[in-house]
Amino acid sequence: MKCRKCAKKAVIGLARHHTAFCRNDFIEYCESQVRRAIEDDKMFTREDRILVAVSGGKDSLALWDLLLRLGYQATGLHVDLGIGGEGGYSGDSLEKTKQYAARRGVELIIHAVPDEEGGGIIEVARAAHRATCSACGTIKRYQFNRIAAEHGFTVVATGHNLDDEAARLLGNLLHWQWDYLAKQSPALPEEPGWVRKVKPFYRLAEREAAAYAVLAGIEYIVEECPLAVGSKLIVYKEILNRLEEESPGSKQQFYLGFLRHQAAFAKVAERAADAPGPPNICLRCGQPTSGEVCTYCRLVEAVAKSPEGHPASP
Ligand code: Q46
Ligand code: ZN
Repeated sequence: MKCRKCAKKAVIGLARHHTAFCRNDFIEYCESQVRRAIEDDKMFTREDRILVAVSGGKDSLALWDLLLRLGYQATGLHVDLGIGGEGGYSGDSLEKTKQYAARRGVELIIHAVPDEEGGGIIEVARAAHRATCSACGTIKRYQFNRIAAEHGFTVVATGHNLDDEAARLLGNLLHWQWDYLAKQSPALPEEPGWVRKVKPFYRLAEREAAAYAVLAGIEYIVEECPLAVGSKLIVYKEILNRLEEESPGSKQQFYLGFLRHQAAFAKVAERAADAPGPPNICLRCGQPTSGEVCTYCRLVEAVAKSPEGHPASP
């Protein structure tokens, strides 16, 4: 297999593009896909201060690396979930993230759930009687936005790739989640109280992001979060991978096709719902919310009131 651009030995074949690339041309391909996403969706400019949510896995570290390579001002934010004790999943994730930041000499902000929310994510969710991934989602969304706003970042970037977005779309369609379909976008604009959120990897498949990380010499945590086992999104990804094997390009066609027609979903959802007013300000913390007290504050209050008390208390 030869590189389509320079005819040197190819290191990766991309069936969906009927092509193959050597290391350097593959990295250039990844850069061009990310550049195109940033420009087409007007995600940010070189003046923006970008906060990249970095888990220590391949996608987020690869995204941070690519943004730096393309000359953007990108600071990392790692949320330490406190899973697995010392040397466990969260410890390793934090270590890989810190190593990358130190090697590149770039700024990294760390939010430790065990210190700030009073216990590891499993204990916090148990005390609040919430599913772990749902509590995790609430905390991450809240902290990404709060930390970005407080530190003067103009945009939050996450490493969601084409496989993630296509799987999410399949789930939203299977359950006809009109609200989610209306809002599923690689670039959510800034709104009162909410910093802009973008996904510059939405044109790159998961295996392309992984290949980029390996070829760029990034050390990442290979293990997935242990709580992802049994997740529906993994099932949807497997189904889409099967389709992709049979018909390369299906995933891209599915998700990019949806983005071209998304206005229709947004219109139906808008007709069905009352026009949303401006958000309220949470009475406890001052962050935006649709009710009086935001989901995050309700979560930490439920933890404090739980019979076990604060999960970190002796
Ligand atoms: S939600 Fe659930 Fe993920 Fe949080 S607890 Fe792990 S699997 S990390 S995106
Ligand atoms: Zn609040």
